[in-house]
Amino acid sequence: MPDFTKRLSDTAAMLEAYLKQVLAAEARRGTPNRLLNAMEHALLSGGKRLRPLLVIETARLFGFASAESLHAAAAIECIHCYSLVHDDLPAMDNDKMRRGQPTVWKAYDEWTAILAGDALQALAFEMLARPTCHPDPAVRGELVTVIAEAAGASGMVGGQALDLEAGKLRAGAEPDITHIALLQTMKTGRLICAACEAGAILTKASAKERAALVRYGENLGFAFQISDDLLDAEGKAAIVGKATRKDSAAGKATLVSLVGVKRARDHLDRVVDDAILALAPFGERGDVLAEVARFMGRREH
Ligand code: GRG
Repeated sequence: MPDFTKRLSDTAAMLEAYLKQVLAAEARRGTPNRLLNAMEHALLSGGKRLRPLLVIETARLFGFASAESLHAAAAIECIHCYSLVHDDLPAMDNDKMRRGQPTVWKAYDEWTAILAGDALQALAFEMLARPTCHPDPAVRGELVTVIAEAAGASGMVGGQALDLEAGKLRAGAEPDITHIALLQTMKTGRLICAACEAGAILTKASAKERAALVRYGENLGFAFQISDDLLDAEGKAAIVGKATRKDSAAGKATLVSLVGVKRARDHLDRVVDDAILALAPFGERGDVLAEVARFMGRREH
């Protein structure tokens, strides 16, 4: 039985060592100090590193060693970290704590946080475009396309726009569960799904295998969203590493506020089962990814 927690901590250690090298290279090519420090704060202040784990473990299904998928894994983490830096800004979620530490705009200032996020997004696509990511330019092109779509206006950025719009329209508006599910899928599910698909792209998996990983990624994304809502509703800020109860305090409808904790938990169990079911074609090789899905069902941070 593979040790999921060890895989997660090994991935985090390997990724962080690599990101330190990347930041050192940025320094050598003249990135201004304050900007670089803010990028470092965003990249190296903890975090579970779930998305990199997904890239590495989905690629491992087809025989790739961690080092062969590390560049793509790091690129997705850079996009994730940029989104958190921007999401925490006063113009968006106005959060002061993240991963148990001051957010980037709090530790520096707003313009530094905006630019650090911008730079991290550009860095991500540079990492994907470089031959070190994969020797085949067609594979790199496909990774760029899939990840850009997941991160862009019809994916993560679009989901964030719908979320902020929903906040503005809140007064008097009827919360609509289908709309909330769609915006959450765009905002968080798409990048998680792209991380799973990346493993199939890197290894040139068959269309059937790739579709199975997309199905796994979609259900994992649902599980992540429901567990995130449950953490906001029930979690302890000290463990979660950021303020909780923010959604209810802001009068914001979530899946949990609309259907209640019990039904949300039942739904969470169902999507975790569906994620695991999608891994059937991979037999025992899918055990670590199945553990990731189970972790989503019971996570505390
Ligand atoms: C600003 C373009 C833009 C997008 C922001 C992802 C996102 C969109 C906002 C984050 C807000 C939020 C709390 C969403 C819920 C799900 C989520 C992404 C949580 C944080 O991800 P984790 O738990 O974080 O993987 P760590 O710290 O472990 O990396």
